[in-house]
Amino acid sequence: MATGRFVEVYLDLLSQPCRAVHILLACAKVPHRVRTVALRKGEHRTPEFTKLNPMQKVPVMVDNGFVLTESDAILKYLANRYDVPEHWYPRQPERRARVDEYTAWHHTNTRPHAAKVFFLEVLAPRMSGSPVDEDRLSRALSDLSTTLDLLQSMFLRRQPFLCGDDITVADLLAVCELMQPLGGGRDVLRDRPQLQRWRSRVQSAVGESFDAAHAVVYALRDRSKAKL
Ligand SMILES: N[C@@H](CCC(=O)N[C@@H](CS)C(=O)NCC(=O)O)C(=O)O
Repeated sequence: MATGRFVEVYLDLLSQPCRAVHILLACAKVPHRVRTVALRKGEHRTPEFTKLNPMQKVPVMVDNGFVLTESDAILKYLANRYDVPEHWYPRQPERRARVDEYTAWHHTNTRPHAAKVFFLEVLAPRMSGSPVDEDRLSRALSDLSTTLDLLQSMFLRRQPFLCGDDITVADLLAVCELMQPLGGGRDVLRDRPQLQRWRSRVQSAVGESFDAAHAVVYALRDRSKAKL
C-alpha cells in the first residue's frame, strides 16, 4: 500500500471516465488532488498538458511520478495500489475476470453508444448552431437500446451489480456513461426499471460522491429544461 502522498488526477467532471475515477477516489478515501482541465476551454491542448498526455485526453493520473492514462487502467491501478475495499476489483481470478470482461466490452458498447446520444443532442447543436440531426439521433438511440438490452440480459441477469453481488469499477464506468445523456434532458433508463434499480443500488453504494461528481450533468440538464 502507498502512503503519505497524494495521487494527482487531471479531470473535467463533464467527462464520463473522469467521473468514474473521481467517485472511486472519494469513496475509497484515497488521498488525492484534483487538477481541473477544462475541455471546453481547450486546456487539454496546452503544451504542458500535452507533455503529460500526448493523446490530449482526460483523465490522467500521476502517482509519485508514475503517469497513467485511460480510466479503466487508472481505476484498476488505484484498486491494486491503495488500500481500497476488495470488492472494487476482486482478487479472486474468476471474479476479477468478470470485471475485466465488462470493462473490455464497455469501451465498444456502453461508452460510444451513450456518448453519441449526448454528442448529437447537446454538443453537436452547440458547436454547429444547427438543430439536432433527428435521423442520426434515432440510429444512436437504437444502438444504445441494444446495449441496454445486453446490460440487462447478460450482465445484470441474476445479480444486483454488473459483475456480481457487490459494486465494482465496472459499475462506475457504466453508470457515469449512462448518466451523460441526462445533460440533454434525456434519462436513457426511463423505461427500464431493472436498470433504474441497478442505478439506485450504485448510487446508494457510493453515497454523496455520486451527486458531487454529477453536479455538472444536473446543471446542464436544468439548463436544457429551461430552454423548453
Ligand atoms: N478511453 C479513454 C477516453 C478518454 C476520453 O475520450 N476523454 C475525453 C473526455 S470524455 C477527452 O478528453 N476528450 C478531449 C478530446 O478528445 O479532445 C478513457 O476511458 O480514459
